[in-house]
Amino acid sequence: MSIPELELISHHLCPYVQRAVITLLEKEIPHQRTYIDLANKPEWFQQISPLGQVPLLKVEGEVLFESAVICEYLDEITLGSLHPADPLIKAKHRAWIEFGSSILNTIAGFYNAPTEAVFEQKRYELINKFTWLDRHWQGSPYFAGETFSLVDAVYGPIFRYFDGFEAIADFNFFADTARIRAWRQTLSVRPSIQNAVTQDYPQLLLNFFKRRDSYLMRLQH
Ligand SMILES: N[C@@H](CCC(=O)N[C@@H](CS)C(=O)NCC(=O)O)C(=O)O
Repeated sequence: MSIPELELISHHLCPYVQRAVITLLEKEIPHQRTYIDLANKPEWFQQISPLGQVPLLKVEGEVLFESAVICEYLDEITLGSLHPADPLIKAKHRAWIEFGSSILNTIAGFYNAPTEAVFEQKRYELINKFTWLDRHWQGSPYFAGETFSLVDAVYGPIFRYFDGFEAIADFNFFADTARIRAWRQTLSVRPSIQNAVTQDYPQLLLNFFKRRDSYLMRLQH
Protein backbone atom coordinates (compact mmCIF):
# COMPACT_ATOMS: atom_id res chain seq x y z
CA MET A 1 0.00 0.00 0.00
CA SER A 2 1.37 3.43 -0.83
CA ILE A 3 0.99 6.02 1.91
CA PRO A 4 0.22 9.60 0.84
CA GLU A 5 2.11 12.54 2.31
CA LEU A 6 0.55 13.26 5.71
CA GLU A 7 0.68 16.25 8.03
CA LEU A 8 -1.05 16.19 11.42
CA ILE A 9 -2.01 19.60 12.76
CA SER A 10 -1.56 19.17 16.48
CA HIS A 11 -1.51 20.69 19.95
CA HIS A 12 0.79 19.54 22.75
CA LEU A 13 -1.97 18.79 25.27
CA CYS A 14 -4.90 17.69 23.11
CA PRO A 15 -6.11 14.15 23.91
CA TYR A 16 -7.84 13.93 20.51
CA VAL A 17 -4.55 14.68 18.76
CA GLN A 18 -2.93 11.95 20.86
CA ARG A 19 -5.40 9.38 19.47
CA ALA A 20 -4.19 10.17 15.96
CA VAL A 21 -0.51 10.16 16.98
CA ILE A 22 -0.91 6.78 18.70
CA THR A 23 -2.50 5.36 15.55
CA LEU A 24 0.32 6.79 13.40
CA LEU A 25 2.92 5.26 15.73
CA GLU A 26 1.16 1.90 16.08
CA LYS A 27 0.97 1.58 12.31
CA GLU A 28 4.43 3.06 11.76
CA ILE A 29 3.13 5.66 9.32
CA PRO A 30 5.61 8.32 8.19
CA HIS A 31 4.17 11.79 8.80
CA GLN A 32 4.91 15.34 9.68
CA ARG A 33 3.52 16.98 12.83
CA THR A 34 2.80 20.71 13.10
CA TYR A 35 1.90 22.12 16.53
CA ILE A 36 -0.24 25.24 16.80
CA ASP A 37 -1.24 27.57 19.63
CA LEU A 38 -4.99 27.16 20.17
CA ALA A 39 -5.11 30.42 22.13
CA ASN A 40 -3.83 32.20 19.06
CA LYS A 41 -4.99 30.17 16.05
CA PRO A 42 -3.06 30.91 12.87
CA GLU A 43 -5.06 32.36 9.99
CA TRP A 44 -4.18 29.41 7.69
CA PHE A 45 -5.57 27.01 10.32
CA GLN A 46 -8.84 28.92 10.61
CA GLN A 47 -9.18 28.72 6.83
CA ILE A 48 -9.05 24.92 6.78
CA SER A 49 -10.56 23.78 10.12
CA PRO A 50 -14.38 23.69 9.93
CA LEU A 51 -14.74 23.63 13.73
CA GLY A 52 -11.56 25.51 14.61
CA GLN A 53 -10.30 22.36 16.31
CA VAL A 54 -7.32 20.03 16.19
CA PRO A 55 -6.51 17.41 15.09
CA LEU A 56 -6.57 17.98 11.35
CA LEU A 57 -4.92 15.56 8.96
CA LYS A 58 -3.68 17.06 5.71
CA VAL A 59 -3.59 14.41 3.01
CA GLU A 60 -2.03 15.74 -0.17
CA GLY A 61 -4.18 18.85 -0.32
CA GLU A 62 -7.28 17.32 1.31
CA VAL A 63 -8.13 18.04 4.94
CA LEU A 64 -9.67 15.54 7.34
CA PHE A 65 -11.11 16.60 10.70
CA GLU A 66 -12.53 14.70 13.72
CA SER A 67 -10.12 12.34 15.48
CA ALA A 68 -12.24 9.18 15.14
CA VAL A 69 -12.46 9.69 11.37
CA ILE A 70 -8.73 10.41 11.13
CA CYS A 71 -7.85 7.27 13.12
CA GLU A 72 -10.08 5.05 10.97
CA TYR A 73 -8.62 6.54 7.77
CA LEU A 74 -5.06 5.93 9.01
CA ASP A 75 -6.05 2.40 9.95
CA GLU A 76 -7.55 1.72 6.54
CA ILE A 77 -4.63 2.94 4.44
CA THR A 78 -2.25 0.52 6.16
CA LEU A 79 -2.00 -3.23 6.51
CA GLY A 80 -3.68 -4.96 9.43
CA SER A 81 -6.42 -3.28 11.43
CA LEU A 82 -6.82 -1.76 14.87
CA HIS A 83 -10.58 -2.33 14.51
CA PRO A 84 -12.25 -5.75 14.85
CA ALA A 85 -13.55 -7.29 11.61
CA ASP A 86 -16.94 -8.38 12.97
CA PRO A 87 -19.49 -5.56 12.27
CA LEU A 88 -21.24 -5.86 15.63
CA ILE A 89 -18.01 -5.88 17.64
CA LYS A 90 -16.69 -3.00 15.53
CA ALA A 91 -19.88 -1.03 16.22
CA LYS A 92 -19.40 -1.65 19.94
CA HIS A 93 -15.82 -0.43 19.73
CA ARG A 94 -17.01 2.76 18.04
CA ALA A 95 -19.56 3.25 20.80
CA TRP A 96 -16.90 2.95 23.53
CA ILE A 97 -14.77 5.42 21.59
CA GLU A 98 -17.69 7.87 21.75
CA PHE A 99 -17.98 7.09 25.44
CA GLY A 100 -14.30 8.07 25.74
CA SER A 101 -15.13 11.49 24.27
CA SER A 102 -17.87 11.90 26.85
CA ILE A 103 -15.34 11.03 29.59
CA LEU A 104 -13.06 13.76 28.20
CA ASN A 105 -15.91 16.27 28.53
CA THR A 106 -16.43 15.24 32.16
CA ILE A 107 -12.68 15.49 32.79
CA ALA A 108 -12.79 19.09 31.52
CA GLY A 109 -15.72 19.74 33.87
CA PHE A 110 -13.66 18.27 36.72
CA TYR A 111 -10.55 20.39 36.25
CA ASN A 112 -12.58 23.52 35.50
CA ALA A 113 -15.05 23.09 38.42
CA PRO A 114 -15.29 26.43 40.22
CA THR A 115 -16.74 25.08 43.48
CA GLU A 116 -16.42 22.00 45.66
CA ALA A 117 -20.01 21.01 44.84
CA VAL A 118 -19.42 20.99 41.06
CA PHE A 119 -16.05 19.31 41.57
CA GLU A 120 -17.61 16.49 43.62
CA GLN A 121 -20.39 16.08 41.07
CA LYS A 122 -17.85 15.70 38.25
CA ARG A 123 -15.73 13.33 40.34
CA TYR A 124 -18.81 11.19 40.93
CA GLU A 125 -19.69 11.26 37.19
CA LEU A 126 -16.18 10.07 36.31
CA ILE A 127 -16.27 7.22 38.82
CA ASN A 128 -19.69 6.26 37.48
CA LYS A 129 -18.45 6.23 33.87
CA PHE A 130 -15.46 4.06 34.76
CA THR A 131 -17.80 1.70 36.64
CA TRP A 132 -19.84 1.32 33.43
CA LEU A 133 -16.70 0.62 31.48
CA ASP A 134 -15.52 -1.90 34.06
CA ARG A 135 -18.82 -3.77 33.76
CA HIS A 136 -18.54 -3.96 29.96
CA TRP A 137 -14.93 -4.97 29.95
CA GLN A 138 -14.11 -7.17 26.95
CA GLY A 139 -10.77 -8.68 27.78
CA SER A 140 -7.28 -8.35 29.10
CA PRO A 141 -4.66 -6.92 28.84
CA TYR A 142 -6.17 -4.65 26.15
CA PHE A 143 -9.79 -3.68 25.62
CA ALA A 144 -10.33 -6.42 23.05
CA GLY A 145 -8.00 -8.97 24.62
CA GLU A 146 -4.52 -9.73 23.31
CA THR A 147 -4.45 -7.12 20.55
CA PHE A 148 -4.24 -3.36 20.82
CA SER A 149 -7.22 -1.58 19.23
CA LEU A 150 -8.40 1.97 18.52
CA VAL A 151 -10.31 1.86 21.82
CA ASP A 152 -6.96 1.55 23.60
CA ALA A 153 -5.66 4.52 21.59
CA VAL A 154 -8.57 6.57 22.96
CA TYR A 155 -8.24 5.57 26.63
CA GLY A 156 -4.43 5.95 26.87
CA PRO A 157 -4.72 9.76 26.67
CA ILE A 158 -7.71 9.70 29.04
CA PHE A 159 -5.74 7.86 31.73
CA ARG A 160 -2.82 10.25 31.27
CA TYR A 161 -4.98 13.03 32.78
CA PHE A 162 -5.23 11.03 35.99
CA ASP A 163 -1.43 11.03 36.37
CA GLY A 164 -1.76 14.82 36.38
CA PHE A 165 -4.64 14.80 38.89
CA GLU A 166 -2.82 12.38 41.21
CA ALA A 167 0.23 14.67 41.22
CA ILE A 168 -2.08 17.17 42.95
CA ALA A 169 -4.02 14.89 45.34
CA ASP A 170 -5.34 11.35 45.64
CA PHE A 171 -8.93 11.17 44.39
CA ASN A 172 -9.46 7.40 44.48
CA PHE A 173 -10.99 7.32 41.03
CA PHE A 174 -10.27 3.65 40.40
CA ALA A 175 -10.59 2.21 43.91
CA ASP A 176 -13.49 -0.09 42.93
CA THR A 177 -12.62 -0.76 39.29
CA ALA A 178 -9.70 -3.19 39.40
CA ARG A 179 -9.91 -4.08 35.71
CA ILE A 180 -9.72 -0.44 34.71
CA ARG A 181 -6.74 0.02 37.04
CA ALA A 182 -4.93 -2.86 35.34
CA TRP A 183 -5.84 -1.53 31.88
CA ARG A 184 -4.53 1.91 32.81
CA GLN A 185 -1.22 0.34 33.89
CA THR A 186 -0.94 -1.71 30.66
CA LEU A 187 -1.56 1.36 28.50
CA SER A 188 0.85 3.55 30.47
CA VAL A 189 3.84 1.44 29.35
CA ARG A 190 2.82 1.02 25.71
CA PRO A 191 5.50 2.88 23.65
CA SER A 192 2.99 4.50 21.24
CA ILE A 193 1.08 5.95 24.19
CA GLN A 194 4.21 7.13 25.98
CA ASN A 195 5.54 8.72 22.80
CA ALA A 196 2.30 10.45 21.82
CA VAL A 197 3.27 13.44 23.96
CA THR A 198 6.47 15.41 24.39
CA GLN A 199 8.63 14.98 27.51
CA ASP A 200 7.45 18.29 28.99
CA TYR A 201 3.80 17.16 28.90
CA PRO A 202 3.39 16.82 32.73
CA GLN A 203 4.65 20.38 33.27
CA LEU A 204 2.56 21.74 30.37
CA LEU A 205 -0.53 20.06 31.82
CA LEU A 206 0.14 21.48 35.28
CA ASN A 207 0.61 24.96 33.80
CA PHE A 208 -2.66 24.50 31.90
CA PHE A 209 -4.46 23.58 35.17
CA LYS A 210 -2.83 26.51 36.98
CA ARG A 211 -4.26 29.02 34.53
CA ARG A 212 -7.71 28.13 35.90
CA ASP A 213 -9.34 29.55 38.97
CA SER A 214 -10.66 26.11 39.84
CA TYR A 215 -11.37 24.06 42.93
CA LEU A 216 -8.72 21.54 41.78
CA MET A 217 -5.99 24.18 41.92
CA ARG A 218 -7.06 25.21 45.42
CA LEU A 219 -6.26 21.65 46.56
CA GLN A 220 -2.63 22.01 45.47
CA HIS A 221 -0.20 22.78 48.28
N1 LIG B 1 -14.59 15.97 18.29
C1 LIG B 1 -13.26 16.50 18.04
C2 LIG B 1 -12.80 17.22 19.30
C3 LIG B 1 -11.46 17.93 19.08
C4 LIG B 1 -11.22 18.99 20.16
O1 LIG B 1 -12.03 19.22 21.06
N2 LIG B 1 -10.06 19.66 20.05
C5 LIG B 1 -9.76 20.75 20.96
C6 LIG B 1 -8.39 20.60 21.61
S1 LIG B 1 -8.26 19.16 22.59
C7 LIG B 1 -9.69 22.06 20.17
O2 LIG B 1 -9.15 22.07 19.08
N3 LIG B 1 -10.18 23.13 20.75
C8 LIG B 1 -10.06 24.44 20.20
C9 LIG B 1 -11.36 25.14 20.19
O3 LIG B 1 -12.41 24.49 20.35
O4 LIG B 1 -11.35 26.37 20.01
C10 LIG B 1 -12.32 15.37 17.63
O5 LIG B 1 -12.58 14.23 18.03
O6 LIG B 1 -11.37 15.61 16.89
